[in-house]
Parts: sequence; C-alpha cells; structure tokens
Amino acid sequence: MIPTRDRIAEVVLTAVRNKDRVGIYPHVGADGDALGSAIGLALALNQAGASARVFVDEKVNPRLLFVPALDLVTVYADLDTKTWPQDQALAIAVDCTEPERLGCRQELYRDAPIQAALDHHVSSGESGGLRWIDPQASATGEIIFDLVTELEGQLGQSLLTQDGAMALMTAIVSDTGGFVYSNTTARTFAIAAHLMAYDPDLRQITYRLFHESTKTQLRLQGELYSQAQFLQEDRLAYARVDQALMQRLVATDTDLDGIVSELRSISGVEVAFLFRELADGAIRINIRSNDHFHASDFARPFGGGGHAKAAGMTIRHKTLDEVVDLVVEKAGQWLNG
Ligand SMILES: [Mn+2]
Repeated sequence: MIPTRDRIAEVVLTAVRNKDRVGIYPHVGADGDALGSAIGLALALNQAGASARVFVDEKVNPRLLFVPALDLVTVYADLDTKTWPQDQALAIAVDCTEPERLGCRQELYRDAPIQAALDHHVSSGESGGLRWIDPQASATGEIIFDLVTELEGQLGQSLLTQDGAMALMTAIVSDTGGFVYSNTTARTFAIAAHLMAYDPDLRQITYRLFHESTKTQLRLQGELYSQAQFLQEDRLAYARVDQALMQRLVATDTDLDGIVSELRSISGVEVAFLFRELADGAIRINIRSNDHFHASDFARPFGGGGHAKAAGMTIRHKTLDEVVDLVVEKAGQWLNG
C-alpha cells in the first residue's frame, strides 16, 4: 500500500504536470499558519506550472497583510463560483482536515474531483479524500515544506522563492510563537534554516505577528494594568473594562487582545480574568489559567466553555460589579477547594 503522503505528492505532481487548476483552502479565520501555508503552497505549485489559487471565507486578518502574494487569495464573497472553482482538478485543505472547518467554501472543496488535506492537528472525524497528517510538525508550514521538497526532487527543479520562503516562515513562526513553544523541534529549526537561505524578512514577520501595537492599545493596557486586582495571595488576577472607558479611548474589542494572557503570565498567578462590559450590557469574561485551574470546567456552569487553560463565558442581566463579585468569589472557592 502506498503511504498517503506519497499518494498526495503523486496527485499534486499530476496536477502540476497537466498545468491543472488547484484550489487551496485554509480553515476559517485563517491564522498565520493556515494562510502562510496556503500561499507558500500556491506559489510553489505555480512555479511548477500549475494554476493554483487560495480561497478564504473572510477578508485577510489585518495582522497578516504583510504576507506576500496576497493577489493569489480570493475571498468567498468575491468569488464567481461558476467559473474558476468549477474547473479545479484538485482541492487541498490546509491546517485542517474536516470540510466543516472550511465554512462557506465546503461545497467548493467537496465538489473537486480529488480532495487532499494537509494538517498537523490530530483529527478524530472521518472525512473523504486523502489526508497527510503529521502531529509532529509544529506547523502545517513544515508539511508544505516537505511536500514542496518532494516535488522539487521529482521535477528536478527548484520551486522555493523568497516570497514562498516568507510565506512558509510566517506559518512556522506563527504556530511556534517565534520558535519558543514546546512544539518547536530540531526539524523545525532545520526547515527554518533552509528557508533562511531565501532571505525571508524574519524581523518583519515577528514584529507584525507578535509585537505590532497601536496607541489605543497602549493607553488601554495602561489603564487596565494599573487597575488590575490581585486576590487569593496573588493567585487570582483580574481586570475590568466598562463601556465608558472603551468609548473614551475609542477602543474596539480587538484592542483588548492579549491583556488577560499578560495577567496570567505574572509569576504566582493561577487564574486571570478579563471582565468586559459589551455594548448591549452583557458581560463577557475571558479566562486564562495555569495547570491547577481548569478554565473550561469553571466556565461551563455559567454557560461558557473553551479549553483547559483558556475559556470564556458571557453573563447577562447583571451589572459589571455584580458579575465581578460573583465570579471572583466562585474562583476563590475553586482555588481553595
Ligand atoms: Mn497550524
């Protein structure tokens, strides 16, 4: 039996040799890995003679607008589904395995004569088509690199370019947090070293992905951090933001990104909360925790959910003060229970 990754390399090679149309589908809410992988793959396939395009559900995240070759990306709403996708010989899902993760585009994907999925997440669901899943890969970008390397060998032609290396480096930097998460391996560095030979702008990638901020964010962080509260021998930290503050600073929801994680990063803090009053009066609560506090178990009785260390919930028909008191008291019991 031919391993699936070889079969995927084979169908991609056939598509390239036939100069076929190949549709590439990152998951909804494409992050640096999904988008970088998709564009890196599209560039390599086009370099080899295919006609590849990337289809996405929503506009590219402003943080990712530095990624090269965005002209290869079409947003679903702008897509004339009667033309291009009808002729695709091959559809490739990247950074996801289940067609449900493709949102509006799942029919386009399913309609292709051949489907292949490239992913590093372990998937339980059954789905048609070919799958190349490598849970050892820090990012789908590593899998794309392997596939491109395989194609280069088969075609006896170099397919990586500076833009392609930039896209794949973005994918890897994004999912490894800049080569610091525990998913970073010797192989990750070996691939990164290979990509560096094409001179991608690594400084630009890390700045745009992790460090770029705005004046509004700085002011908002200043306000929230200076008012942050610490309870339970500093094991519980929280910050709160009401509509008046948001309006005074002309801040939006995304300006609050990262604040609760920053509170959780404080040495000794087991659980951190960010309480925000929404425009309709509901209170949204973001929870970040360390090993000893299960965030989604905590959120569930309040109708929320998420993961062990990151969860959220929304409480209605109570004031911000009431919600803070309620949640902080309950969390105190959890910490001492
Ligand atoms: Mn990924």
